[in-house]
Amino acid sequence: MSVALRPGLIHYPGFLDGEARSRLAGEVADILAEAPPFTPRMPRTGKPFSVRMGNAGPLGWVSDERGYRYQPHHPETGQPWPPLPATALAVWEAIAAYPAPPEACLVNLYGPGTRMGLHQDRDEDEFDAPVLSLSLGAPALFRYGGLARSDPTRSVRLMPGDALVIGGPSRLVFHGIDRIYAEPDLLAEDLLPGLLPPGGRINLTLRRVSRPQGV
Ligand code: MD6
Ligand code: FE
Repeated sequence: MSVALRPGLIHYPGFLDGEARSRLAGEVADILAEAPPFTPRMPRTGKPFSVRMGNAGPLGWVSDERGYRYQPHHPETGQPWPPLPATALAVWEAIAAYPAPPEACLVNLYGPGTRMGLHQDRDEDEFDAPVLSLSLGAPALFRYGGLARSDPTRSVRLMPGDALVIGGPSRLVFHGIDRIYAEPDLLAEDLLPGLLPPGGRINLTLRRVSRPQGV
């Protein structure tokens, strides 16, 4: 079942069943064991984000005083990022409708009370590929608008196991997370002890960064 929230912004409630969610949570635990979560900082001001982040894949998204960018290594350990999680990759193959694999999987870790301000995902060179988001853990209120920051917005609740594709005419819509509903998700929390605070949420976004040859 899928719902077009607007053209190109497609919500798949409950796309991952319990078994797939626990497999994905296990893959996230492996990623974060190898590439520990870091706290990104705002360009110029260096103000820390409230969301902590990790990455998997050939490229990872990082942010610090020098700006937002993708890079092949962890900003603190200098190590290459771990491989893309297989369960998330399978979802990309099922619903991204794009003829090349993603290059980056950004892992966002939200504690209770954490928010993410309205933003566009525009640090990629390839906007023909969608961004695919997967949610685990606590429910969240996702807000989306239009292509201008001042456009009217609507909100939808993202539950654990939900997939969301931001592509086509919605690839550059403004969006953000207004609140995390601190309902414990025993599945996620049991699987990620020490990584996800009680009532926390995990969001994975898969992105194609560069334009593939011949596409
Ligand atoms: C989140 N998501 O759900 C924040 N970006 O935690 C995003 O910022 C996002 O869900 C691009 C595409 C899909 C998303
Ligand atoms: Fe985003």
